[in-house]
Amino acid sequence: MNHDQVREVDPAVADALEGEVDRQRESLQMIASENHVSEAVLDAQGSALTNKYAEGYPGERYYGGCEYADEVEQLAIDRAAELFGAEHINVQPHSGTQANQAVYFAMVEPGDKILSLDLTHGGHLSHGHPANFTGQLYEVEQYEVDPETGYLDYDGLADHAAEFEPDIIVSGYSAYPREIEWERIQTVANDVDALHLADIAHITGLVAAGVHPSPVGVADFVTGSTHKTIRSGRGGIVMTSDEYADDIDAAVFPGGQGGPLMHNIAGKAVGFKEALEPSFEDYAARTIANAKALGESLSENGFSLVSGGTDNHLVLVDLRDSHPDTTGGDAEEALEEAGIVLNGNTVPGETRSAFDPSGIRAGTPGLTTRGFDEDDCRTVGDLITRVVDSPDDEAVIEDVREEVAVLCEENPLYD
Ligand code: DSN
Repeated sequence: MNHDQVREVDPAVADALEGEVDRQRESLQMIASENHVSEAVLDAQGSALTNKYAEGYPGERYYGGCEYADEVEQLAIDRAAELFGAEHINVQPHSGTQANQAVYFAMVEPGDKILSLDLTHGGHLSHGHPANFTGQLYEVEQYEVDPETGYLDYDGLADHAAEFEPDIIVSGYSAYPREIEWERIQTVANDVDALHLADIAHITGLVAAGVHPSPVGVADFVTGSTHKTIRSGRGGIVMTSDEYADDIDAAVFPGGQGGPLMHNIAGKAVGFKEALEPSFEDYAARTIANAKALGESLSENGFSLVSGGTDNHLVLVDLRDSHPDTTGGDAEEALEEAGIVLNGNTVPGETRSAFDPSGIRAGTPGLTTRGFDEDDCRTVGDLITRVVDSPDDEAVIEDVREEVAVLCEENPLYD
């Protein structure tokens, strides 16, 4: 993959673009929210639709010349409907956070109450963190996972909701390795007369493939990212029932956004078509099997996993027991040097800071896309162990880097 046309105009950017392709090819992308989209999705995202303004929705635009924009957006909507079974779908949010923003903007007023999972327990900034607009505009309280098990504390959530009486309960997480029982959270929401927003950003692909239970038809609103496990064009999506369709559409545009990113919506349409292929279910199932294999390998090597393992595409490692002197930031840095790219992450009961937390989060969506199997992921678990055991040992890092290069060559990307 080269960028000849960019190079002719701008060698500096071409160097960076090609450097990024090489970086992705030659190291292991294990940030749990990342993936490698197909060349077809890349092609759609790099299309002439980037030039088009198409404020409005298919058939009801504020500008002329929207016939192809309409076609592409309707395809994205129809395919998402087939994947998820939602009554109403909006594919225009520029990101998962913008999808969440649309739900809040449509359904709650400043000062209203949001109950969501604490960021250090696996939640997301856009669920009410003080640094995010949600934490500044709304009254937010947060629930937690059970400190003993690392699993969601559904009874604690019910008690908290009864006391706080939120207007909206947010479920769906960024660093929670276990299956989510949507109905139990919906029951809590029903009991306190709250709306329920299920943010499936990380697991959109697992839900689409049917390898994780779906909140569609359970929660009032389902938001997601479209470039993570579902591997389509970059951005967000909102799904809801017909009852809230107009409110959500108005909150996305003109409420929160201007012109939709039509080239990204084309990428969503193409990625959703790929996700409708039978092979996508196999991909999603292998992503989970690979995460389980990675988790087992890390556990056998002495690491503590939050909740003891995983049911989805990620593992969350708490380094405090096994490596008390190594922070998540130290581990992230040493692993990156060795060609393994993941992120330091806060863990439940965090005792350090978000900038230098106590854990690492590792995901398998990208590795699975490039063909890694369970044995490969066990090997990756061993490589991670060697680096985190000796983060300052250059010889170990060099050895691991060489083994990573072999794995990358065996599982090529964008060839
Ligand atoms: N940045 C994403 C993640 O890593 O979870 C969420 O937006």
